[in-house]
Amino acid sequence: MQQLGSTRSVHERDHILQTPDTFVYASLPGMHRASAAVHVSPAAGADFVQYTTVLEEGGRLGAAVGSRFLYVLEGDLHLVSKGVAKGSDEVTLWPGSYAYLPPGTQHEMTSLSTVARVEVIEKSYIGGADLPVPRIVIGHEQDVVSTALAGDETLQVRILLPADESYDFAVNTMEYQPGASLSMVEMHVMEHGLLMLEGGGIYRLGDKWYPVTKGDFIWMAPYCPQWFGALGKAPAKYLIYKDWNRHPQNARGEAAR
Ligand code: UGY
Ligand code: MN
Repeated sequence: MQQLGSTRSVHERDHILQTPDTFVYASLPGMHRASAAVHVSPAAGADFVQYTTVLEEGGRLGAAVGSRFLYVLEGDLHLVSKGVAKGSDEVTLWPGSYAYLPPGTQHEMTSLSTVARVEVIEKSYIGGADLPVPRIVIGHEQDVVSTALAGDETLQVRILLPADESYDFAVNTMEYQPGASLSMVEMHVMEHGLLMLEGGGIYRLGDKWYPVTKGDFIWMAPYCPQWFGALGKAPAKYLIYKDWNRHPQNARGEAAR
């Protein structure tokens, strides 16, 4: 229950902080027994769409617009996908499972749980004549070896998508030990969609500092100054999207035109 109309959510020109008390769920085209809280989209100036979807048992998503990335937050789901090169694949997804489905991939993900929650990212794919076509990726975060960011063992990064240039975005998890922080204020051309998965801390966005915690969503526009420091007694972890691997001259799609 919100007290007297107050919330930590903010919408600024170059960033959004959206806290769960302000999530509004609605069905998207083709969804069945599922609904989505859309965190960011071209309506806010972003070049991608990110939403949290809640599915009942038997619930399904509608068709993807562009390429689609899925990260399971809660529950078990059944994913059937049909890749151009790989043939048909059936897997069970559970919390920490993720999947990348290139544009046009036939797929169906169905909830096996009474309540399943999945983070979804969709983007109009930017290809190139000399680039290979991206392939389907299905994995689990726990199987990805982490690396220390710039040698800082207290900040571990897991890179969920392959390094090759066919992928036009990256999705990573970043895990900070209590007291760990980014070593610099970053300001870069890439935009970010970020979901706090565990713990919390202080996020600097533009010239403001925000307390953030598990469940919060953040959008950072290109060039939004950003910094994070973890607080508390347990690690802080987030899932972070960024556009990647494309020349800045043609990296932005419809939202920027
Ligand atoms: O990959 C990144 O740009 C990342 N270090 N940014 C962030 O955590 N805000
Ligand atoms: Mn960054």
